[in-house]
Amino acid sequence: MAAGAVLYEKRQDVAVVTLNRPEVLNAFTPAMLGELSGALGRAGDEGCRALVLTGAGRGFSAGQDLDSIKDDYQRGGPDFVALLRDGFHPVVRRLREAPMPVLAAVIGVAAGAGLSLALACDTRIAAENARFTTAFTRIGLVPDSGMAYTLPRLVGMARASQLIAAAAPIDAATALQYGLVDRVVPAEKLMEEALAQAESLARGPTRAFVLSRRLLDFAQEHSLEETLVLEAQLQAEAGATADHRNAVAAFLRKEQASFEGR
Ligand code: T3D
Repeated sequence: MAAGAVLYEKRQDVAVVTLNRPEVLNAFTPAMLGELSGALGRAGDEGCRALVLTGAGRGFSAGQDLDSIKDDYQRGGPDFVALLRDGFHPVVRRLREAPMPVLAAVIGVAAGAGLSLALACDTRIAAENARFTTAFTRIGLVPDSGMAYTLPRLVGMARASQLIAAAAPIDAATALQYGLVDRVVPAEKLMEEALAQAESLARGPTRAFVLSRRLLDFAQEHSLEETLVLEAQLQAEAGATADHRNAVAAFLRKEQASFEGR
């Protein structure tokens, strides 16, 4: 594992990517976002079949590092377009287009763009001590890094509007009740549980998982007719995988299917 603002570890078929600036609750600088993007790409290059995104120390991430951009305010203000275009947006795309299922393991606080990145993952497991805040409007900004896309889809428009306007922290139990996270576990068990879930996903039909994500995302924005067209294409793609053929053969033999992600 190479030390840096983002740690990368391959544990058999599972990549573990850890945000690693614990002294500032893993707040993001542009360089760190570049490292994160690189780590997500590396997991794909190395054929990982599931990925866990987590944070070192007592938080998941506090979003944009506000200290790192403070001097920009003396010079007319940060270049928000560049910060998003070159920093956060490539990471959001990497997460939504990852060639494997991606699980966020949230310890402590997830705020601002830190929460946005957790929401861009396929699934979220939270420690009992997790806290979630949209944070953006607290500093007079709009939600970014995809939050306006992901949050209403997870919790509904009314609740998303409330969470963005109030920007008050909610605890893990409330996040579970809202559908913001899928599971809450004791903090000391978070990584063990996250890895077990990721290993289980990695043993599954990972191509079908990834194609399903693409179809679900597409269906949010397109008509039923358009979705039916894409579903047929993606089903043809899934149906041509060895995983599909082997699973059908195993079913017919009344055996348990095993999947290889191809
Ligand atoms: O600019 C652009 O690129 C546009 C994109 C924006 C995306 C965004 O993410 S905007 C939102 C930015 N984030 C925030 O506004 C959150 C700011 N942080 C907080 O409100 C609080 O720190 C938390 C609620 C997240 C946690 O509170 P708490 O009490 O648990 O911890 P703390 O004591 O406030 O923070 C611990 C340390 O982390 C502290 O440093 P210190 O005093 O020990 O030296 C604090 O300054 C530092 N820290 C926390 N968040 C950030 C940060 N340093 C830099 N940037 C941060 N975002």
